[in-house]
Amino acid sequence: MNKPASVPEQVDAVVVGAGFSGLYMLYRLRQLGLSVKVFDSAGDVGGTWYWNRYPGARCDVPTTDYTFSFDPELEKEWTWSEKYATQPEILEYLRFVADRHELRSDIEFSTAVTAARWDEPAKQWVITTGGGREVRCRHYIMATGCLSVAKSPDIEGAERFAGPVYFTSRWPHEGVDFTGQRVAVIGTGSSGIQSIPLIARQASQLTVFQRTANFSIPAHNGPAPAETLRQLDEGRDAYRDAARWSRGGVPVEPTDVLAGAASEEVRRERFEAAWQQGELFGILNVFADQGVNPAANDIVAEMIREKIRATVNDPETAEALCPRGHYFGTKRPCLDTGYFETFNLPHVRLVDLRKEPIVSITEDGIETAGESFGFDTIVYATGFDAMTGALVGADVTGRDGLSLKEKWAAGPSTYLGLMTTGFPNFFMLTGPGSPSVLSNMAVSIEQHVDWVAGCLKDLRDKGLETIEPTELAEAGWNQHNQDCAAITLHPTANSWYMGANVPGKPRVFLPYIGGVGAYRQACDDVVTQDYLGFTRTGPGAVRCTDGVIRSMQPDVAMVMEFVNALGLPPMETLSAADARALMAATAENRPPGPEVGEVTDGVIPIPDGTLPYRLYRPAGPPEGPRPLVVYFHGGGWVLGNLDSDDPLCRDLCARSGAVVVSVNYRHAPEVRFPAAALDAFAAVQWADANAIELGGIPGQLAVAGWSAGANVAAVACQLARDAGGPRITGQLLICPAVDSDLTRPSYEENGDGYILTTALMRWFWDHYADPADRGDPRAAPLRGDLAGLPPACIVAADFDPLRDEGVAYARALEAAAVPVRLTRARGHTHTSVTMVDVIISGAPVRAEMAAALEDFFPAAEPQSSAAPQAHVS
Ligand code: N01
Repeated sequence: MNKPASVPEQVDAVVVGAGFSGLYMLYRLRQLGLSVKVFDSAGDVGGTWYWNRYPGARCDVPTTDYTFSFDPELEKEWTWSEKYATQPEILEYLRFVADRHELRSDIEFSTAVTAARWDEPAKQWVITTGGGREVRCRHYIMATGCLSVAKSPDIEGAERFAGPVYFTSRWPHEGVDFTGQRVAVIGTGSSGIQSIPLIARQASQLTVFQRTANFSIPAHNGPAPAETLRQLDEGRDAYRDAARWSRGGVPVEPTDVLAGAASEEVRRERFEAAWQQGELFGILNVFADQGVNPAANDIVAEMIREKIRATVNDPETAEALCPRGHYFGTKRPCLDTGYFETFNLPHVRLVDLRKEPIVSITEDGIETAGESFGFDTIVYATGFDAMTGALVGADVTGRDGLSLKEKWAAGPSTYLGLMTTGFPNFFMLTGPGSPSVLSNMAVSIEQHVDWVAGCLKDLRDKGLETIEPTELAEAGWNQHNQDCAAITLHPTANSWYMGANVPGKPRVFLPYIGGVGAYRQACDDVVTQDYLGFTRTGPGAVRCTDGVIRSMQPDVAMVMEFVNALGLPPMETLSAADARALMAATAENRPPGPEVGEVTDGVIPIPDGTLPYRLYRPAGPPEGPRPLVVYFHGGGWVLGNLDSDDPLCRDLCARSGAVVVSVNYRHAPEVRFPAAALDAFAAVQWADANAIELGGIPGQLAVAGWSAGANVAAVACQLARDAGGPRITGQLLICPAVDSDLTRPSYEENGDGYILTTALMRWFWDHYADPADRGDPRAAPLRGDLAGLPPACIVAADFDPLRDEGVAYARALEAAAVPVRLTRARGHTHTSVTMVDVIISGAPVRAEMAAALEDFFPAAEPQSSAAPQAHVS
């Protein structure tokens, strides 16, 4: 008789990992009444705090914040002994949590999960453990941590060393006694910086091999911060809630002090206060712009370097310890206790691998390009295959046999950092695309776990079985993640945030940098929009609400939020004079835009009087004439002037190398249609006739304009063609108003909330032109004959009511055989691309505009005497 096949174990959910996230996940799943099995290869709970037992290991977020908040009684029963608790104390805490909620009964320790496969017909995951055991489950949750897979040392000869070798990330439980030993430590990240001072206390000789000097500030460890304790006492719930909606998971008020605007005294005062406070979120918040503006960042970086020089006695060692080559904060900064002071000890030496790289590790030491060192012990503090290592290393196979490793070959792709298409019912806690390592992990973990638990409950309540993100939603989140990073200095660094520490790993910014509160809001919005971006299925049911949860550029969204919070009166409710005053007031404190070589004001004679103009000449070589761009400001034919678009004109001038002549045409309602259009044409004729005097190259004349300015620029091109000149070589139309039909879908989609509203557009038209005139091509150039017009670059912004008419103009020009470049300002509004040095994500769009301008101008003929030095793209 055959032995009956063993019945596989079956549970509702399998969780891998029994650290902070796995423990809380188990607690929440149990609350839902689900059966759960947790596996961990460790011998007990603790996750990262189980493994990273190296001397000096502590957390670098104050422990009063780095703590669970889901259980108020737990909070009362546990008191942290220090501001930054040690690894043994944090491990003890997690054991205490496990005991208190009797979590261990559902956890199998010393059991690795070696594979997980989605069984589509059964709609189950099949989990294989180290011993070949199979467990089936509906939901598979990886709570494997972001920094759990050690990076291999990737140093020539590493396997040859005969003495003991230790990894900070897998430290022996019994500890290590370095007394009397010659010790090498390789790596100066957080683990190295924390362990080096303690290893130095025991070792007879300590040599630190540093490849990249790291920014570190003193932790000033001691009792838990009195102010935090006071706030917790006064209102624990309010404090925890503030953390949940904060930027980094600790309630820190973001500063609005800009480094450039602050006096030297204020700068030093702010820096010193943060230095004395000894908290990462403090030193990262000295100036509002230090994470995005290189000059601001350098002010903080240099002040840290000053501190290092003041601490380390030997000037050469001090200089080698001064971080250079990456912006402060773009690699994880460290908190230390006596790190730099350690290099003043006579038996401690620093080897700068930038000057003297390791050639090989030998049987009894390390050979660098300049020296041979003998060691008894080597300690590797060389870091982790961060954020993706544990996930792709776990042999996870989703639908159609696709493995996670294959899917992520070019970099991770997730929706909300929680799920990934093709892997139904597979959840990642603190996955790539979540705030995780950029935040207080405890706060982020609770949010992730609560979201997953809510999701599973919702599925069950609705009788559904599977959930999986749509491709559109996932692509949108990946884009949003990269957009958030792109406005910061982070992508410039070779950090583990970028995957740059592991040879061959795709270079992608891994965590979500938009902030804990913003992330929480996005996750909540997904739920309130009926799980936007997810497909959910059940017996006979498929529910899919497809869409992208965040498509506005993050800095645009921030400015919109700020502007909307000001509660300014809608412009269309004001008189033209008051609207102009309001516009001028809102522009008062904005950045001035880049320096250019020369700015001069003048007037253009027209039959009825004069038009003011402002000329911008680029700085630097080449000397001599440049192509000429006649620019018309925005403002709905009613608002705007030479000042309103000054930063944008400077930017266009500096980027394109052309002379820009900004023209103030006459405004409605004082002077109505077609005055503005005729003024524009007159200005172009004048510029053409006076090209040489303006420093232009005759025959190299383009027009440009924004909004209503783009309207009159487009009309000027049509009038010039009809009049047989002047010859215009190109037209740059930024978010142009080209039609008086306000019924296109973008007026509906973007008609409210993004500064230029549909109502305001109506107000502009009413001021400018009688209804009977609005079909005239000089008012609505889209309705004109477009054949024979100059090549165009049209910028259309996603969140602009005018988006669709811009696109329509591009299509119509194309149909009329006019060369057109349509630049989609992705995630932008009508105004945001023009906000120079305010909206960082607008810079690439303006670079495209400048490139289009350069393309309009033919390369200078070397033999032409008129333009021997012409700027050529
Ligand atoms: O690892 P790391 P870590 N030859 O990657 C160097 C968290 N954490 O374990 O920068 C020579 O930061 C490498 O040099 P380089 C925290 O988020 C938190 O220290 O690549 N050197 C670098 O100096 C932290 O950021 C806490 O040029 C080599 C070091 O090794 C993260 O974990 C404590 C090398 C690795 O630094 C990782 O920290 C500890 C080679 N082949 C960790 N390969 C707290 O809560 C690498 N390096 C306080």
